Amino acid sequence: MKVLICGIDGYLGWPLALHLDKLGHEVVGMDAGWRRIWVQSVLGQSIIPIRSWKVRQDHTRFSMIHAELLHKIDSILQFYKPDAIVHLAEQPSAPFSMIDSKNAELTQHNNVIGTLAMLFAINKHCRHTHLLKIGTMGEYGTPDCVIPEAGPHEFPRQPGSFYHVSKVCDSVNIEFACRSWGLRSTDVMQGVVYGTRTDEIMEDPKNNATRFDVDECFGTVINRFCAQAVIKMPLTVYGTGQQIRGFLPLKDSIQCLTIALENPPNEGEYRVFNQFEEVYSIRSLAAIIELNARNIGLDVETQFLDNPRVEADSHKYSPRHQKLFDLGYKPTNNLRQEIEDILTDLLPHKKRIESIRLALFPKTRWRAK
Ligand code: USQ
Repeated sequence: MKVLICGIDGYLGWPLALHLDKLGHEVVGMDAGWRRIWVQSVLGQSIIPIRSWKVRQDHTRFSMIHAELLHKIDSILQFYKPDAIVHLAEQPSAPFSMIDSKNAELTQHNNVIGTLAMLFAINKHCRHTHLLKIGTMGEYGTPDCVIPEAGPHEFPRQPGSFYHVSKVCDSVNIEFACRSWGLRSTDVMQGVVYGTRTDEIMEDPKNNATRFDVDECFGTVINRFCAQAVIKMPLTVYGTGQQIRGFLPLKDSIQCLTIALENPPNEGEYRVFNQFEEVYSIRSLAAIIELNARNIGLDVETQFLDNPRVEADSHKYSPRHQKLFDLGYKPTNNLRQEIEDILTDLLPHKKRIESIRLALFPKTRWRAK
């Protein structure tokens, strides 16, 4: 299968490219390099050092195009006509989108208009191409009922940030394009991804490592708590920590995306997968990470902070997530081992975490005090 990965330089894009390449798929990647710039702009850095774009480009078997999706997607699709596109080229951070109006506009322009440009280009050049789009479980919010695996035309959305709003807009546009133009798409409502390892990364960690962000914007909660534990900074639980979310390790995200690619939808079909493995409250995660850290001599505590976000504190959370299992997804189901691996991989980079310590503390508030 010929697969175009938009956003190949990111946390998921890079390990997905390595995995698909190893399976024998023909991979083409594109990226404008924004993730590296956005992380720097909030004074963060990838804690695990990663290769520069140039080194990645020179040392891989697959092609990597440095280009802005909005400007180049039309000509790239006209030339390559891939069987599938994995669309990861979006601004992925809720806090980043809430900093100010400039960031909210950047997020929605990049995400919504980028996806729109992609839909038009697919319709023009390769109408049979499967669009695998990464959405988020955060599109549904935390309603007081069972959440089905369903699109925005079937089940209401309740996004929790301007970033999550951009994802809802994408879903509405994609469903419309499938219904009216006959395109095919899988919209993945993904939970919070964590971890440092996949099989391909472990084959050559120096060259194959994927980025690992821990700052308040681009670090997701498990990854950030592990980094805080390594420098013995109290784990920053927001509010009471009773918020519940769905989680999955990096290697499972790559497995699920591969399954979705290898089992494409029919023409005109818009399908939704809820992609996560297990649900945890934030305070229970903090307790597990505290314990794992203590086992290796890192004495850490948890700090309950006034929640900088506007989100439900104590709520029901029971989203369905069956479709990927039906297609053969085999979950790792070993959170504690994954956390141990993250801590092991971060320990040699303790100084890099220390150097951005301030960036690990929340500053962005959803609502002015
Ligand atoms: N949280 C803390 N302390 C922290 C960081 C986060 O208590 O130091 C809490 C947040 O308040 C939230 C939960 O942990 O309730 C998850 O926060 P997060 O920063 O790990 O994840 P989130 O902002 O929800 O976004 C991440 C990805 C996003 C993806 C989403 C999936 O950045 O791209 O869409 O996870 S989901 O959360 O299911 O919407």
